[in-house]
Amino acid sequence: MHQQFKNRLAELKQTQDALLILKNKKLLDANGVYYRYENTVLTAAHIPLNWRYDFNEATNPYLMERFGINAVFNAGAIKWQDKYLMAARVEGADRKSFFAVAESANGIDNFTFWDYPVLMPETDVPDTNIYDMRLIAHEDGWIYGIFCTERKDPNAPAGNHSAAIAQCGIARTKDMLQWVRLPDLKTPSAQQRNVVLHPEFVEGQYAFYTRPQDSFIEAREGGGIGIGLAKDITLAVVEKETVIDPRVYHTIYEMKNGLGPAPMKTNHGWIHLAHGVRNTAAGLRYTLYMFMTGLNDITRVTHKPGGYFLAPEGEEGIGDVSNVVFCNGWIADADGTVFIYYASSDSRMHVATSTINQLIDYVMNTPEDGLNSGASAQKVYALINNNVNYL
Ligand code: M1P
Repeated sequence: MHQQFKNRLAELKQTQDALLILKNKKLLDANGVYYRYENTVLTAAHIPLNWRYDFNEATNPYLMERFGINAVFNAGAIKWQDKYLMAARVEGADRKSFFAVAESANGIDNFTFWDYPVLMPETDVPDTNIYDMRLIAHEDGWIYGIFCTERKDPNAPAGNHSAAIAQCGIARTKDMLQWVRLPDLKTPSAQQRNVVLHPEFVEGQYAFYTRPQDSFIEAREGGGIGIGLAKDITLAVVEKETVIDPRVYHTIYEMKNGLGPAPMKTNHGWIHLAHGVRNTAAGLRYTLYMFMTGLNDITRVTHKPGGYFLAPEGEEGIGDVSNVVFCNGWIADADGTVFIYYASSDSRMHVATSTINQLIDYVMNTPEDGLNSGASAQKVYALINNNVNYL
């Protein structure tokens, strides 16, 4: 082995080893609802070197990267055999995404990828791109991976190479290794993204949260978070979508919204984490917001705090698609700790921690959006006047 090759190999290994053992630290400058952490938890630099480099000096004398990774983001999450797992969206330099599972013993640092990425089986119509997997442990005993599958629009006019159709892909597993692909979800909508499976049966059927959408990027006439039931998961058809969380003028979700991870069951209701999109002079801005639905009626929104729960902060706002936070994975531990895995600007993964009780308090006691400036100023008046008795 030439010295130059040897040195470069050692350098690559050292740099990655140092990254993988880095400890994370809670940031104390918090809002009382959750804590952010000092370091990102999963990035392109976490991808194993043997996925990217050919280590044979004869075929790769310069030890060049042979398969570039652009970003690691939008990860589903699940606690599995006492480990915190993320099924991340790994996007190559070629723009195509695939899924790969990374695990950590404590949920906040030292995430390492499993030996191989997921080789997702195809349906009869091959996927061009798959992304944003939600992991759901369903009461039927399977773990579902619900994700977006994107294919070129067959009706795209000649010369249009960006018109696409997004639909909901469904796969399931018992061991997080072998995936069984099921037919894509059928709904009345032309496009679907951000579809999530409810973890329990509803009226004996599978309940899907949907995002009815008219076109690939814009919701147009559609949008909002919908719910629909499907009798059979092996040929899932939602005949009727009912929008439970619509888009509203002058809110953080006026352009688009979409459910994040599967909702969390609490004594007070199901807690949901979603993303909302608004337009700005600098382009779209994605933030996260929460709401609660009834324990026995998941179509009824019982509480909805006004504004965002988490928005891009500092460097989180910069990346491939700037001004974006997106979350499709969270884990609740038995002691009530909640790990919220969120991506920033379609580039890398972060963690924030909270507790079920704090999230319930946040969702139930944060005032709703009053939908005008006067209502916002009145909320501040109410706080100031009330605080006279305490400060
Ligand atoms: O680029 C921001 C996000 O855009 C899409 O989300 P939505 O359909 O709600 O606009 C998705 O492609 C998502 O992966 C991406 O993070």
